[in-house]
Amino acid sequence: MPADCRQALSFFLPGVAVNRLGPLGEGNVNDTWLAVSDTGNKYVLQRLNPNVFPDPALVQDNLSTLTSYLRLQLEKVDTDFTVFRVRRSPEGFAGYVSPDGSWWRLLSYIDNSRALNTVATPEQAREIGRGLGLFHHLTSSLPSSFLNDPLPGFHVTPLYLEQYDTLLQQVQNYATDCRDFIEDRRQDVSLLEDARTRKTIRLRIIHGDPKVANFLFTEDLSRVISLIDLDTVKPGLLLHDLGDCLRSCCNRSGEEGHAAGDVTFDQELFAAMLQGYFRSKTDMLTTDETHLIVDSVRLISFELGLRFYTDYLAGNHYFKVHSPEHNLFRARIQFALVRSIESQYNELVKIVSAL
Ligand code: GN1
Ligand code: MG
Repeated sequence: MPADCRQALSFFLPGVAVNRLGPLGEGNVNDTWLAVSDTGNKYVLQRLNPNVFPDPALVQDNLSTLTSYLRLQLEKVDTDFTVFRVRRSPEGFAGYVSPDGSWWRLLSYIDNSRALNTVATPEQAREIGRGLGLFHHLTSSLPSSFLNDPLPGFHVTPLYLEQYDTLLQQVQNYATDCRDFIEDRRQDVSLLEDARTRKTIRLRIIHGDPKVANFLFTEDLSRVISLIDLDTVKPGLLLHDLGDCLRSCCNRSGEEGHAAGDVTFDQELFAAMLQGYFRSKTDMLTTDETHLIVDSVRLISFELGLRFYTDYLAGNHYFKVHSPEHNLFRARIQFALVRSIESQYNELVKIVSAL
């Protein structure tokens, strides 16, 4: 077991023999391990990425506030939905700072659960929609002043474009296909910001990162029982979440899966996810928001592609990569997804109208 993991575990669990430790999930930002004690207790150990979260204490405060709040709300609802617990050291600390300055934390592991990287069936998509709707419902009464903003500017697409523009002036080598793709769509990036300025949509508490892998299913995959990775929960637009969830859910080959040529946005999964979302809580979205669903999926897919591509140009400091070209590969997949959404635009709008 790596020495830094051992030190963090003994900070939170002094005297507990942890005899198994292995990587958990495939997060692009933080490092995550599953730790199992000799008595069979399971824990999630995480090291936060300082390039992404410059103020980990603030993120941790949010997590404690949010998980306690969700637990209170869940007591009022008849559901098997659950939320992980933040584990504290015997002295009451929720974070451990290792000698190299990294911030660590320990969370409870949700037993008898499974995460998927891609959706295979409409039933799974429907469950994901229901889970996201339930999460929005549960957090809707949490005053946004109770949470700090862990990532100012997160999901503000025009800001990502500004960062890209600045960088483009400094780099010599760029991919012409990505550059042209972005140029052709730069007039669309302020769609959600404009709607917010016009006050046709308002800020609510959002998850921020509701991709497929962050939903926990029962082992038989019949029910979604939790939504994990709560570091990005903050005031935002429900359309950010719907856009992000749908771009992940409706891409059967996944974010890392196939070459960009094989990527398609799946209409059947789109309809199923939205049915699950609307069945869960029909009153969450206003009519204006509902009309913007298709544009939001297109925008958030574009935004993620832009974020991957910018990180590639910048030298891969934000997202973890397996090779120098990894973020370029990821960007092309998201851009292919945008193309697929664009080619089905009218049909997707019809699906939303028929809900
Ligand atoms: C990052 O770390 P992970 O994999 O949960 C990113 C999301 C992206 C996602 C794409 C804080 O999430 O915004 O949508 O990668 N998280 C952050 O896989 O930037
Ligand atoms: Mg995340």
